[in-house]
Order: sequence, then C-alpha cells, then structure tokens
Amino acid sequence: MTTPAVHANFAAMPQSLYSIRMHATREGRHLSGAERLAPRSAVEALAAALVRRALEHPRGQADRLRLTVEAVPAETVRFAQLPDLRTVPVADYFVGRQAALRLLERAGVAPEAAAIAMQALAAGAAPEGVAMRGAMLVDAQTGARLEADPARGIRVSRMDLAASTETELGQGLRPLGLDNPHVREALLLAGKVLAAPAIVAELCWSDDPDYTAGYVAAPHLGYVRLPHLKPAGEERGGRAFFLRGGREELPALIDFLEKQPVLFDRLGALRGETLLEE
Ligand code: WAQ
Ligand code: MG
Repeated sequence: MTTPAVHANFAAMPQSLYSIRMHATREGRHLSGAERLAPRSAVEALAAALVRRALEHPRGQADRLRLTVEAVPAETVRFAQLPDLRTVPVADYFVGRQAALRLLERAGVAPEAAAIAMQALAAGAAPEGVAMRGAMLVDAQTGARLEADPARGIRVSRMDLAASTETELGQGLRPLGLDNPHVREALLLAGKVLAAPAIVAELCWSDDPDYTAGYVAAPHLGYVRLPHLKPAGEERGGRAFFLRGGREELPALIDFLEKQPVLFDRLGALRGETLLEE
C-alpha cells in the first residue's frame, strides 16, 4: 500500500514555475521588455499578453521580438516582502530630480555619484545616447559605472507576485490611483533589487514618452515615487543600481539580479502622498 503515500508526497510538492521574458526591438534599438514568473497553467496567456504589449508599445512598433520561456525549479524560489510605497508630490521634473538627489544622498549614495548617474540617465545611458535595455551598475561612492556592457546593462528577471498577493496589491493600489502595470512592475523590480546583496539604492524613470514618473528605492526608504522625473515626450529613461564595495561584489550581485527566482508573498505599507521630509 505505497500508493497513497506517494500520492500525498506528490500533492505536497511545490508547483513548478516558468520564467517568461519578452524583449522587443526596432532597428536594433530597445523598445520594451518584461518578465514574469508563473505556474505552467498561466504561461500561455501571459506569453500572449507580452506579445500584444510588444506590438502595441508607445515607443513604436517592434520589428523583432524575442520570447523566452524557461522552467524554474520550485525549490530554488525565494519568498520576499514588497517595499513600502509612497509618493512625494513634485511640481515638475526639475523639482523631481532635486528631490531624487536628496533621497539618494539620504540612502547613502555620495552626492557626486548620484549626480553623475542622473546625468547619464538624462543623456541616454547607452553609448548612442539612447535608453539602455537594462540597468547601470554604479559605485555609490565614486559614480563609476561597473556594468560590462553599457548598452545592455543588467536585466533584473525571474520575479513576480505570488498568486496570494495578486488581488491584495490591486486593492491596495487602486484607492491611490496607482493600479497600473508601470507601478506594479516597478515595485516588484525594486523589491528584487533591494533584496540583493551590496545594494545601496536604485534610481529609475520610465523610457515611455508618455510616462513621466520615476522613483528612488532604498532599504530604509522603501519605494518613493516622484510623479515627474522627466519632461513628457522624452524617451530617454533608465535605471541605476548603486552599490557599495568594489568589483569583487559584482558576480554574486549580477547572478542574484538576473537569475534568482523571487516571489513576493507579502505587501509593504502602501501610502499616498507624503512630503519629502516625512
Ligand atoms: N532590469 C533592469 N533594467 C530594466 C528592466 C529590467 N528588467 N526593465 C527596464 N529596465 C530599464 C531600461 O533601461 C528601461 O529603459 C528603463 O529601465 C525604464 O523601463 O511608480 O515604466 O519599463 O509610477 O519604461 C517607474 C515609476 C516606471 C512607476 C518605470 O520603466 C510609478 C518604467 P520602463
Ligand atoms: Mg518602458
């Protein structure tokens, strides 16, 4: 009578997951990318949604689209809590960038390093002065760029909400007027970055011409939104991950950001507008 025992073991086994990643380009230039981590039963619908998104993107129509679907062993998944979220109101992107610099400084980034990284994002951090496909890695003391490929950068991947948190996050964001894919995806990405070793802070704003918001995230600050970090119509956006320590930290950090599967099964506090000093 071994069958029932085998059956019970099988039922208790965690469900296997798939990493689904999309990257779209036009004439070799980055248009959009996205990444999900989901059970097998959701893969087909998510893949279709990502293909549609690439074809309808505000940055233009893709002429090349790559979709990667990869099994992720369930036992490698780590569970984590999303960062706290709040919004600091700013009148325009000049004020927004000043506020971002102060937040980065408060998080432990040297003022020169923060200013250098912000200038690079504003100018288009890839070599031809356009948005990178991924993020810059920036030394939090010197502002030196540490990523090997300045066009690709580092792409954070293999993170998603656990099924149990999906509705809860919507319920928390909706009253704040923030239940949109930009906020959801950025909050998850920042959550994974903040869980990584040696990270001091992140600075981000969108590359979508009609989305001016961005954020500063740091372990003790959480995810601090700034509604304006660039002028409307601007396609140069990007991300900078500030890290402490030298190049010896890089392999473990990059491996975590790109490869470690993380599911968020707990929310942080979701707050509305707060002034910078709070
Ligand atoms: N890993 C690393 N860098 C990435 C990734 C990734 N998975 N995805 C995008 N990037 C980089 C890349 O340089 C993009 O050009 C840049 O970030 C912006 O990406 O609270 O929409 O997807 O209202 O356009 C932030 C504010 C929105 C949301 C960010 O970013 C809010 C956003 P986008
Ligand atoms: Mg974008």
